[in-house]
Amino acid sequence: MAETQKSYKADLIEHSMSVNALKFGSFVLKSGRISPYFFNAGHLCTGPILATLSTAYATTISDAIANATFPEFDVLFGPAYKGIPFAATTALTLFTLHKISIGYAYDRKEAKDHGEGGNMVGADVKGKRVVILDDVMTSGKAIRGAIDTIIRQGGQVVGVVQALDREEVGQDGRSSTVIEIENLIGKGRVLSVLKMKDLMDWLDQKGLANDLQSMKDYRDQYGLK
Ligand code: OMP
Repeated sequence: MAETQKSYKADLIEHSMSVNALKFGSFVLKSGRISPYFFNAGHLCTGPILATLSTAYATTISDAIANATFPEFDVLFGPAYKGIPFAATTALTLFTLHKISIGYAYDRKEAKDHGEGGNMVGADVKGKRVVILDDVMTSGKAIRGAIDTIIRQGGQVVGVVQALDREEVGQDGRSSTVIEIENLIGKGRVLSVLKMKDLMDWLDQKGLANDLQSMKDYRDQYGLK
């Protein structure tokens, strides 16, 4: 990893490796691509790892707002299911570490027809500036669904933050998923805690030459040119 690598990134990589959320090997992606690594956010399920992850998300957001490259916003939206705990703990961490006060909201996969009804829970997004928090974007299908949900509820999606940007070309083989989503919500509006390049820098620093070579080969085939 480059010496300038921010420590919250290194913390997240190391911690993810320790709980098998980040693995190197051979994995079949939803897209059918055979990837030399896989990030499974479902394994980020202890108090300490949630603290590491939320600190990384919150610091990424707060740095971007401080640099005026990302807008202030009202609500952090975590799509069901994995986004729910991460949005909650990141809203908490934005306040405790950075004194940024926002609401958080999430959806249900199945609408409730009694009680409070509907499929949205938490802060009202109507008329609000909303940032969507997610784990990994590959084709962007999940994130497009979340954008549609917020628009249907009368909110304005002003940004997206993801844990890992795989920096791959989309299915059309030309543009990246991040660029496609930024075309929808605005340039510079997709933040990522980690990029594939950060993982490669880390492998390099650890001297894991075989894994690094597999990553390079994969990037040559599917990475952004
Ligand atoms: P899209 O909805 O196509 O953007 O894919 C996002 C999903 O890809 C995630 O929710 C996972 O199911 C899956 N995924 C990972 O979680 N981690 C990876 O490293 C790669 C994938 C993937 O299958 O591409």
